[in-house]
Amino acid sequence: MSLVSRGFGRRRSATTDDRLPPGQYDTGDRFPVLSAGPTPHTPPAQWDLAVRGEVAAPQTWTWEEFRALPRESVSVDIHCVTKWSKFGTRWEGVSVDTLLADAGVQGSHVLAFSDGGYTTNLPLDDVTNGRAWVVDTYDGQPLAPEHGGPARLLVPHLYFWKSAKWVRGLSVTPRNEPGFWETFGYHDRGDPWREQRYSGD
Ligand SMILES: Nc1nc2c(c(=O)[nH]1)N[C@H]1C(S)=C(S)[C@@H](COP(=O)(O)O)O[C@H]1N2
Ligand SMILES: [Mo]
Repeated sequence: MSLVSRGFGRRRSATTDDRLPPGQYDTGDRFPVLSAGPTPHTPPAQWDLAVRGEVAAPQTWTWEEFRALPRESVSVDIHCVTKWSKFGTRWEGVSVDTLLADAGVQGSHVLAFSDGGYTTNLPLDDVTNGRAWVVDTYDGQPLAPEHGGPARLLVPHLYFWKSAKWVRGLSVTPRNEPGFWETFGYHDRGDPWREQRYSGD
């Protein structure tokens, strides 16, 4: 078996192989689009982002207010349950910690909800302490509509279906409530390192 360089394209190395969870392959420079329905096109004037549900103080930001929040740049590997991974993706946006800071969270989970009706559930522990963002920039450019623009959730340590595109808010829930793919048999949590693809994995 040859382990030498393939000549051009993305370098294979011990470092990147260590970053590939079980059953995944490196998609290189490609960035596949996976959407369960049509791409919504919500104009900024009609866009807002909400934190609601089991909170003491519900929050809403207009597009301009969201853009004025403290921002972070993140460079992360992402892993889709259809087996592609992409290394070193660069995003900018607002940490979920910042979005939840003044809400007075009382529940244990969040259900992210999106334009078009997509939802996905996450334990609070998976979206706090610097593990999740609402991002509006990819690779230095405004996030393209097919990849979730104007803004999407980014939860890179879980399979990418947890990173809800066209996100419009987080509903804090008192208990775990399955989202769109979770209802159709995907794993509840989706840790790529444990290969939690489908319920029962
Ligand atoms: N709103 C919404 N978010 C979504 C999806 C979707 O269909 N609708 N697909 C999910 C899945 S299965 C994956 S793998 C990623 C794909 O993101 P991409 O199209 O930017 O690669 O978005 C996730 N977020
Ligand atoms: Mo996916």
